[in-house]
Amino acid sequence: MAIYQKHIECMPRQEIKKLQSERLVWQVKRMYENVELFRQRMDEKGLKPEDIKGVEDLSKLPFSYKQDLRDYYPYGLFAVPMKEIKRVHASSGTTGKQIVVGYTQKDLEMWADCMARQISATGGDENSFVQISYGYGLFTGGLGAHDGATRIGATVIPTSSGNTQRQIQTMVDFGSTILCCTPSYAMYLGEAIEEMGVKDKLKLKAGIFGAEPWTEDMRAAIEEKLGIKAYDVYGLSEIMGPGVSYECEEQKGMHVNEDMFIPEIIDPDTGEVLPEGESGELVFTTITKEGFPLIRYRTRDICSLNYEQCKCGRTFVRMNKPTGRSDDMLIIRGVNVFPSQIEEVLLRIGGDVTPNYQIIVGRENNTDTLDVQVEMSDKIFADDVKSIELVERKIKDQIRSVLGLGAKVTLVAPKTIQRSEGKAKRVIDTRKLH
Ligand code: DLL
Repeated sequence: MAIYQKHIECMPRQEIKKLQSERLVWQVKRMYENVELFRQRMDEKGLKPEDIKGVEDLSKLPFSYKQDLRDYYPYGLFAVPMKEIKRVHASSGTTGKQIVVGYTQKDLEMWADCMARQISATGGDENSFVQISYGYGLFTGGLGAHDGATRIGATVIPTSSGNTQRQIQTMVDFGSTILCCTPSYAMYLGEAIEEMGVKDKLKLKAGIFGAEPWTEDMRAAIEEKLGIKAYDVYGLSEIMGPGVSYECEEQKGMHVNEDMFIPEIIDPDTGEVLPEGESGELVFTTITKEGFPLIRYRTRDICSLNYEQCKCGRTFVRMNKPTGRSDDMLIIRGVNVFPSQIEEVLLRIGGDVTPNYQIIVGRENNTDTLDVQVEMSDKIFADDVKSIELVERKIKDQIRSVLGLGAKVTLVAPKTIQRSEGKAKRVIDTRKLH
């Protein structure tokens, strides 16, 4: 397979380190000048930009958190004047407001490079037809993959997500060779393709799937159903979007774009950097991003890093598939969901329901299901079925409007949800991913 930017992707480790050091020093200096929160945190630690001379000083720097994006909503952490921000994207925050990220023109170009590296690693080039079935919009998936496919010179087929029959018809008629979507949607498409009996009409060769955790078993099933090689891609809006790391043909971990992002693995409880190869929380520092740079951002994703040389020739470190999170964020049908967002909806409903609720996440026919059970108040318990259904519908509608997700909402009788002696067990996740 062709390597899109071989001079960077296969750079000797010594040179990567040197490049990272130069870029880190540059980033720390400009952030100290332009981002108030970062300056404050440096001052609290008694650090000046001159104290950071290279990657060896990285662990001295303060962490940053998702909460920071909420506190400085929407644009308070940007490091350039707004006239230089050419696009914004957004993702779920822990409650109410979304988190907002911004990109300069150069940031968008570098992001396109990241995704072009990924597409090239799957065999994509100007002869490819790249069907993008990630959602377009504030979510980074659609436009992120779109710009990468454009960068590589491919023919882009921007279907966005949903409307499965039409997706498949398009795939067949337009001759899509690379499919980009979430792994669960890929499974769903695979099943629908079987039902429609059109597998032999497909020209698909590869798929680029990410935005949620998936297993090797799922990979095997998707590869079989679609007759393709399935590649994992990782990313998060705060750091950039899809393409922070990407899989090569070896399919043994995702290469982190280390010329742009420095990864670290820390103990989520103590914040200490862990020895090479150990599993812990993944932390990123963005060393090229101009618009919305972050230093030592706590992703909350749990994984490990592998510095062994990969057979593909790339020298970038590989991260293993994330195995979980160090916070309570759930990913349901590719959408990031914090239980607190659902709780907020319930609190807003008021007197008809109590704060005793349970969120049950499952999997049926390879699609995630979301069930919300809430105890109703004594007052409504005495009412007729119609008014109970009305409240259920109201909650369902509000969950859809906050999360963009359909949920099954059931009001249950008072005092039927099991009480816990310690921390209430609000979430039951029965999906077996590991
Ligand atoms: O999900 C960006 C993306 C879009 C990545 C398309 C890949 C493909 P967010 O919505 O901000 O961004 O969600 C980021 O999703 O912290 C992980 O917990 C999870 N995640 C993303 N990719 C993977 C993956 C996009 N390949 C959060 N495996 C991250 C496991 C993933 N989890």
